[in-house]
Amino acid sequence: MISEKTLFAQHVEKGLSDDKKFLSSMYFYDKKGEALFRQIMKLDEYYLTDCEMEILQSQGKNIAEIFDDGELEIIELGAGDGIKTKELLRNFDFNQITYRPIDISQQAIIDITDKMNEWLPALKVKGICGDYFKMIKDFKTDKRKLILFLGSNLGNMTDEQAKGFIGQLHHVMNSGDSILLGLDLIKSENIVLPAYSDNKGITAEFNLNLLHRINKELGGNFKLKDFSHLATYNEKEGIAKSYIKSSKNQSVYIEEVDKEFHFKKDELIHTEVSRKYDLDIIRNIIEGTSFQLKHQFTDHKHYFTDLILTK
Ligand code: AVJ
Repeated sequence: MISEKTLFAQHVEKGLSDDKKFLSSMYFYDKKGEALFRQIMKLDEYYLTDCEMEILQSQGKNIAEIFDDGELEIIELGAGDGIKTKELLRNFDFNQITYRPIDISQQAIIDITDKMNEWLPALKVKGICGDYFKMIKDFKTDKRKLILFLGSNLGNMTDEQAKGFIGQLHHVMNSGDSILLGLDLIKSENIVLPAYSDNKGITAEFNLNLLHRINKELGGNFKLKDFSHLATYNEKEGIAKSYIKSSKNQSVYIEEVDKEFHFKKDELIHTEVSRKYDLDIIRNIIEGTSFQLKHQFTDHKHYFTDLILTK
């Protein structure tokens, strides 16, 4: 077994040695990154959370009705803080459902279990700690399933990766099982871009936290003041991208990989894609599976959508 630390070191070495430097957004979420993301969700500019909250609050009852014929396992990938999920779950018959949040962070599972027990005492909660990419194979059961993948988390994948991931989910699902997929919709730059470059600089701190993590966990000597956050959005393709930009020519040594990396002035490290969707893009992603787009819910501004895909 290769340790988490070694995997991180290998990724950093590969990403920073490329002529187009990159680091994966997967590594944003250490303790500090999770706290920063919780702050992002509260920002005025970060409309995604509020829009999906509106959908689940106002239409959660309609969503629950679709699944009200018998027992149901509700599996949530990347459970988060549970506030939105609670708005959905409260509409179900607790005699019929078991809620299974999956999260990479053990603490996140403990917290969400405690909160759900407090909010919805009659709900059966069985948390699972692990990487949901790896957990997927354990999902294969005969029980009827609804998989929640909310918050436009799919958007951190390229369409190729999303296809692969949706294909894996399809593989472990039975005919009649569904996914509730939350997606941010393509819209104009003046709305999307501020969500990824907020006024208070929280998103900048979230992005640069990657360098802080490398310093802390891999013995790097990045000077964070010599790097800055950059967000772009191309409305035509519907993809927001985040980068870390080097403010000057500089070198950084990382102990764990025993190597020095060079950064030119204005050179970019690509750190995240946040894909925005329309139905054609989703149809392309589910092509080759037997998923059917059965229902579509949106907020009143049509910024965000929750789709029900049924196998
Ligand atoms: C959690 C992947 C949905 O891409 O909007 C927020 C992460 N990155 N601000 C997103 C994020 C910068 C977020 N997702």
